[in-house]
Amino acid sequence: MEVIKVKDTDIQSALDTVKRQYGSDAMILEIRKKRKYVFGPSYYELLIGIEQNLPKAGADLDNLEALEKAIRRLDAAVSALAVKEDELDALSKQTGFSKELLIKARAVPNEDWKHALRQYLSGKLEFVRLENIKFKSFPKVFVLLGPTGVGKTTTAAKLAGYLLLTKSAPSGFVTIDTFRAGAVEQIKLFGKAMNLPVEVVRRPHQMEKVLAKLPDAHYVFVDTIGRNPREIGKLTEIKMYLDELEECVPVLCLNAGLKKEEMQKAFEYFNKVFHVEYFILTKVDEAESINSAVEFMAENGLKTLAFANGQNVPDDLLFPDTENVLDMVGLSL
Ligand SMILES: Nc1nc2c(ncn2[C@@H]2O[C@H](COP(=O)(O)OP(=O)(O)OP(=O)(O)O)[C@@H](O)[C@H]2O)c(=O)[nH]1
Ligand SMILES: [Mg+2]
Repeated sequence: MEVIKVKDTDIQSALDTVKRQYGSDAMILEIRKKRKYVFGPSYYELLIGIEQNLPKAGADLDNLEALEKAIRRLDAAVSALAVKEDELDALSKQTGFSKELLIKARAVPNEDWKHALRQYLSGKLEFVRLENIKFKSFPKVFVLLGPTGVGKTTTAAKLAGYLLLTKSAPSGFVTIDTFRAGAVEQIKLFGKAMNLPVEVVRRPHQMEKVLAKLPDAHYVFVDTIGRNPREIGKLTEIKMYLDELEECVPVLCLNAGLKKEEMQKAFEYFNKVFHVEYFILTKVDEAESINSAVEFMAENGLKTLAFANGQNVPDDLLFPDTENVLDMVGLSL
C-alpha cells in the first residue's frame, strides 16, 4: 500500500481533494492537526493509504468506456462478417475454391478476387521437371506411391516413355507389386512395348542388388502395390523395400477426382511413412474440375512433376507450369 499525505487548512477541502484524486479506493489512515510554527496558522495533514494494484476510480471509468467502444466495434465487425459469409459462399461456388482459401488469399467478393487468387496460388504452387531433381547416386530412382487404381503403373510407363523419346534417356522398371493379379504382366507389357527392362522383386532384401541388374538405366521407376492409405501397416511394408535402396525419391500419385479432404487424408497417411515432397495428379481428363486438387497441392507445398490426362502411354502426360494451371482453374488473365 502506498501512503501519501494531503495538506489543507480546511478539512472538508482536504477530503474533497482525496476523493477527486484517488477515488473510493483511498483509505484515510490518520488525520493530524498541525502548525508550522508555534503561533502560526493551523492546517490538516491527512495520511492516505492507496492500494497500488487497484486502478484509480477515474481510470476504471476510462477502461469501461474503452471496453464499451471495443464491444461496439466487435459487434459491427461480426455483422460485417455475417454479410461476407454469404458472399464468400457464393464466390466459393463460383470459383471452385474453398472459403478458407478465399480468406487466406484475401479474395474479396465483388473486388478483384481473380487477381488475389492468382497471386496467392502463384506464390504457393511449384512445378518441377523430374529430370531436374538432383540425386547423389546413379541411376535416379523414383518410387510411385498412391491408393489403389490411381494410375501409378501407367504413369511410370508414361514417364519412362517421355524420358526415352525426348531425352534419349533409357529407364528400367522395378515392381514390388506381386500381390495384385496381373500387375507383373501389366508392367512387363509396358516394358516390352518400349524395349525397357523390368525386374520383379519379391522380398525387401532383393532390392539392394536390383539396380545392378539395370546397368543401362538412367532412371528407375519402382512400381508399388496400390494401398488403402489407412492401412498403415501395408505402407510400412512398402517402406521396408525402399529402405534397402541407397537413395530414392517417393512420388505420391492421387486421382484428380478425389475431394480435397480425401486427398488431404491420403497425403497425411502416406506422408507419415514416406516423406512426400513430389506429386503427380492423375486422371485429370476424368475430373470435372481440378480446382480443389490444385488447392490441395498449393496448401501442402507439394512439388508437382506432372499431370496424367488419359490412358494413352506415353502421350497422355502433361508438364504444366503455374500459368497453365491457373488457366485450367479459371484464373486466366
Ligand atoms: N482416364 C484416365 N485413366 C487412367 C489414367 N491413368 C491411368 N488410367 C487408367 O486407370 C486404370 C488403372 O491404372 P493403373 O496404372 O493400373 O493404376 P495403379 O495405380 O497402378 O493401380 P494398382 O496397381 O491396382 O493400385 C487403368 O485402366 C488405366 O488405363 C489417366 O490419367 N486418365
Ligand atoms: Mg499398379
